[in-house]
Amino acid sequence: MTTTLVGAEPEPIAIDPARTAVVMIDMQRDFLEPGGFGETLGNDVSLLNAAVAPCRALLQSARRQGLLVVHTREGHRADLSDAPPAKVERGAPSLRIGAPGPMGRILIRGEAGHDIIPALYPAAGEPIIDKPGKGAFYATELHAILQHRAIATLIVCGVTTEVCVHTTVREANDRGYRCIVPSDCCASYFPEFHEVGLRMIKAQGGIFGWVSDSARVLAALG
Ligand code: C5J
Repeated sequence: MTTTLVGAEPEPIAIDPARTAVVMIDMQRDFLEPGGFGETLGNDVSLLNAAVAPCRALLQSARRQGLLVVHTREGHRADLSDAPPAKVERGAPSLRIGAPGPMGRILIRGEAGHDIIPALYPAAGEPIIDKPGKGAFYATELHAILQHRAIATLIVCGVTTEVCVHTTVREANDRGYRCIVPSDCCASYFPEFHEVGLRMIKAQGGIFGWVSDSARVLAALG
């Protein structure tokens, strides 16, 4: 086992790249581009752009070093049978999950808006997890995929910090994974939620995980 030290708070963390995966959460057009789910909820989607370049640099490094890279997409079946009414019923009916939008039906699998943005598009062979919920472990094969590769540490990136990134980190923490969140590789429609979300992860001795940034992760990966 060859370990490398990643600078992070609350303290540096030693990782074995062979047992580390990058999990890229929901970098979908529906969240990052105008006309998608994020905008229908009243958000300024341009706030998420800041995370794209750091994520791209981290992805490229992870691929070069042979780390497992997993992508997730939040979305639902076309018949909405996997979408809880409590989730669908929010907001104006014409803008809800399943309603037609400029990028196809909002948050529906197979529609243009559900796809991952071109800058971070999965490479051949990288698993893509379609998830109906906020957390990437709920009702998905993610845990099994990670277990089959003996993954111990996750580098969790994506959007949004306090929703799907946070939920996934909490789920992962309960399943025994060590999570590193590079602060500039995730983003929120609410900058204050981003900041507080990161503080919550690393508080109390790292109660949910470690917070780092792309520069320190890249330096560790080499
Ligand atoms: C949200 C997500 N914000 N991917 N989803 O509804 O964070």
